[in-house]
Amino acid sequence: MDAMMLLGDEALAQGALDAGISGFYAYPGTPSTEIMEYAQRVKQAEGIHRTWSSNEKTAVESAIGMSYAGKRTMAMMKHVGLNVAADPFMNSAFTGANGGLIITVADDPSMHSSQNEQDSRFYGKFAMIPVLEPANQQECYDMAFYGFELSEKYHVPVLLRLTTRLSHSRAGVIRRNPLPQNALKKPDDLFQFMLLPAIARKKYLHLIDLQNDFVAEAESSPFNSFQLQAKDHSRGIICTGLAYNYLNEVFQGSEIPYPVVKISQYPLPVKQLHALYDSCASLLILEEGMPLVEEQLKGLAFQGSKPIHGRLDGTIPRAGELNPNKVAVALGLPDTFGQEIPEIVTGRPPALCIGCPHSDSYLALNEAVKEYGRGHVFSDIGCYTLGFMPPYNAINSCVDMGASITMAKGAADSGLFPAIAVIGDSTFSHSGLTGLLDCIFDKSNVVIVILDNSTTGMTGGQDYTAAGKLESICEGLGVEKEHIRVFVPFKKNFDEMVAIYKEEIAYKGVSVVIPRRECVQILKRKHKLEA
Ligand SMILES: Cc1ncc(C[n+]2csc(CCOP(=O)(O)OP(=O)(O)O)c2C)c(N)n1
Ligand code: SF4
Repeated sequence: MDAMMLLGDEALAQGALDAGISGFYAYPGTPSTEIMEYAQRVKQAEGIHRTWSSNEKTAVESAIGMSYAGKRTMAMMKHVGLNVAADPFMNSAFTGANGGLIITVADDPSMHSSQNEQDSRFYGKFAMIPVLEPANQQECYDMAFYGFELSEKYHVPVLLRLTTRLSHSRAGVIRRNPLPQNALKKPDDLFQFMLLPAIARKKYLHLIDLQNDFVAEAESSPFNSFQLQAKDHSRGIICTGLAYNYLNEVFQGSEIPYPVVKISQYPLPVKQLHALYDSCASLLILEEGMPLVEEQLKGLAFQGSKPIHGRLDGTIPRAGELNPNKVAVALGLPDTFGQEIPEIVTGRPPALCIGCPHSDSYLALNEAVKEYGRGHVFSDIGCYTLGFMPPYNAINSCVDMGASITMAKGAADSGLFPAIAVIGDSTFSHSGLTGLLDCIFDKSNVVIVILDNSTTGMTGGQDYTAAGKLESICEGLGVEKEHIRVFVPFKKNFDEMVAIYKEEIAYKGVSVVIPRRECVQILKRKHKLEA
């Protein structure tokens, strides 16, 4: 077959489609969003489940359900999404899989578009399941096949970890002949997904028993490579995932003088790592993210006196993305850093689009809370987080999805008045509902502003599950109808908006204010399609 030029995300989606997947489940989040967007776009995926879930937890649970039914399936998310899905994720290691189950997590080292930096490989180790970490787009494609096979062979979920540069860069990918979907087939053991303590205890022992098999799989994996013979044994290099590409880029196709172990499948291939350690005077560990391999090698299994260099001793900077430049410096080679950015290039901090509805909502909110001073508005994650920046300076927190409502509640519980939460419509359907229920249960004195721009703006305009139902959801949860207030955020409505905010601040109870106007980018896209 001809090569296709695909992003890492797209290559994985195409691989999953060709490997006979029956359903994708995801909530958007950079850099993972394009996996679902590709599945939604291509004709081959017609008839396959590929709509967005309410959040990452519901996505993983739905995927576990599809695996129960014997089908191949994948849940996709960004790294912080795995925190949201941690409960079903960890428990899925105990239930295991029936149809092939891949949980794909795209990490964002250097926090290009994230509120923290974390390394999902630790979750894989924590859950004691196999982890795959592709080094290039072809491996993204091939690992979809391999991941489903591995999952079905051992009846375990497989964690597939991507990082930003691989997710978002393009390369040629050679496809294989597509496989048919699995037939519907319930688990042979109908206790398999039943985690009552007496059953779960046995499952834990079974999972522990599997660990040696997982190590053996890593030691013979087609995705791990072991170049143990080399000219110079003063240093052995261990690369994980994409770091292998960076190493090759530094040597520009010429022979790497040191022994190299490439790891793209975990748990660690212990046998070959021991061989590398024994034959080299020191080790350099190149990994994208946190020092997972380095910490393990410095642990019990490798207690020798040889130096092990990496992120822990500062040979590689402790935080931030890896790149060929950092690899070169770690190897004592000339710094390949490019040119300084000329002064004429001015930095452009991110800003709300011109005409963004959030802008008018914030200007009116600022006016309404002016008399109380700053420090009363808890926000959340989305385009509207840019309300932190001038000229708005409107919000005071951004922690995790849904935290605006519950932080406002906690502050109101402590006596802070007013306590206002600002949350986007997609974020509200992701994880705002339960926080609102807490407020209603406690009759908290909060004003919750749900910014309804009809889309998930920040990640490029995806659908979300509560669309068109915000008032009925709030009313159904127990917010009094007269305290669910809707307005259209336009400059011309400024006085009306300020008055509504003020009335609801004055009300001693739970109020919901919904500024409703479509995201201008979505509107533009619609006009373009109509033209
Ligand atoms: C747990 C988690 N999942 C996904 C994301 C990525 N993300 C950040 S904000 C956001 C939603 C933004 O949509 P919305 O709340 O409607 O606000 P808008 O951007 O449209 O203003 C998403 C998906 C994240 N930061 N955390
Ligand atoms: S994409 Fe939409 S919601 Fe985001 S800043 Fe632009 S107009 Fe506002």
